[in-house]
Amino acid sequence: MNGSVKTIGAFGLALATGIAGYAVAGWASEAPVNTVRVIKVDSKRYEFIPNELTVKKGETVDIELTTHDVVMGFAVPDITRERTNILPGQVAHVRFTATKVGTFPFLCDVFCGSGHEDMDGTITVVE
Ligand SMILES: [Cu+2]
Repeated sequence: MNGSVKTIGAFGLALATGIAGYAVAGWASEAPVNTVRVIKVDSKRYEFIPNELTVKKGETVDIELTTHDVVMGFAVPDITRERTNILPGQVAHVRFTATKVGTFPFLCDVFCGSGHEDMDGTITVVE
């Protein structure tokens, strides 16, 4: 009698441990460690859509860029030296991890026509 109670107790403990382990594994897979968040930004003469982005300090983001009409550029000089050309029909990327809080301008750095100078946006980095 006593033995069967111990057996059930051990089984219950194993089951509980398994459930706890599963819960931890499930939580871990959603943790933002070593993940890259993709932010899609489309463009056309003479705007980026969206043109206001928010990222977290320390978060690695991949700006996935497309253009509807002509060759554009994308640069965020206050955050990263990485920049890219955006070619029609292709997807371009700029990946960075912001290290300081604030609001920083991004811009098209390839002359794309008469409204090129106004083609910009902001990236706000929050804690
Ligand atoms: Cu431009």
